[in-house]
Amino acid sequence: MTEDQNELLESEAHPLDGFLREGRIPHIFCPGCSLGSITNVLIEAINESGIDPKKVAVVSGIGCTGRIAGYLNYDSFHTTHGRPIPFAIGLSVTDPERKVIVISGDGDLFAIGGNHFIQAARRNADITVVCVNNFNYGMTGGQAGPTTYVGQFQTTSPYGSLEEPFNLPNLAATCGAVYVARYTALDVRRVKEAFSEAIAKSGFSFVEVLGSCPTTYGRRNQLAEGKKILEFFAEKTVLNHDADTRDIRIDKDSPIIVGKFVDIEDKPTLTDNLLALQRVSQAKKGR
Ligand SMILES: Cc1ncc(C[n+]2csc(CCOP(=O)(O)OP(=O)(O)O)c2C)c(N)n1
Ligand code: SF4
Ligand SMILES: [Mg+2]
Repeated sequence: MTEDQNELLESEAHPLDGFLREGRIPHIFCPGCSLGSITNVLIEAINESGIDPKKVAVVSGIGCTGRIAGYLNYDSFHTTHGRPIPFAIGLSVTDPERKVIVISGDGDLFAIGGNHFIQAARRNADITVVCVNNFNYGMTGGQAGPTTYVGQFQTTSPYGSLEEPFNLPNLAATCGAVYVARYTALDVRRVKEAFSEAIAKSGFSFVEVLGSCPTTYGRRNQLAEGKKILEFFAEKTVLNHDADTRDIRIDKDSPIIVGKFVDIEDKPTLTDNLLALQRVSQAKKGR
């Protein structure tokens, strides 16, 4: 063990001390939930980005995933259900130097908040959106949601869900996102890489992280332990950066395709367009 490692152990400090709001701990996450490791990786990606932590804002909506912002010691905002994206856009356009990151659940971002997502991508709002897709409404006991795939069992689909789920990377790509990636919570190295790339991007970047929810999703689908869900991801996942997003819907039988699907440069952002408009209007007024 090196001297530095010894010092760290003796000081009992954790490398992420200072980035979490201690007063908010203990957290609410269940044993085996992937939200802990996703929070960890998000902090690491922000720290490694070299951005001044005072110039970062993290915004969540409501849900288990929506608790993440409140645990983080940045300028963090726990907003109302479905509304983290409009809140984040407000922050971003009024403080263009700030890096604004939304992290929230599949229900929050794509059911009640779905329209905000598509409009924000269409406008190329300069924000990063991370969706932890655990295929259900975890916090409220496991209802089927917009990413629950056909045949999954939830409290509101006791005979198996009948509805076609959203293919989130395809939705983001077709609405205009400049960066789109999907990975599973098992592959924290790639999740971190995707967070870093998305954060570095100008414009609307989107990362879907397939997460484990053993408590409400897993126990109704023979995956009642976090480890089993990660093993399921390990068996089903195929990495293909070149995949057409139209072909990567998730269903019961096909492999889960992960990768970086979109990475576009130099597309004007909502903020760029607003600033250009401001210049035109000031010129017209002779200012
Ligand atoms: C206006 C409103 N409607 C419904 C709820 C109840 N509610 C709280 S969290 C949630 C769903 C959360 O699901 P998701 O975003 O997938 O997060 P998860 O808990 O799975 O991480 C719902 C419906 C609420 N808090 N506010
Ligand atoms: S209910 Fe599911 S998503 Fe929520 S903390 Fe528990 S395991 Fe995680
Ligand atoms: Mg969910």
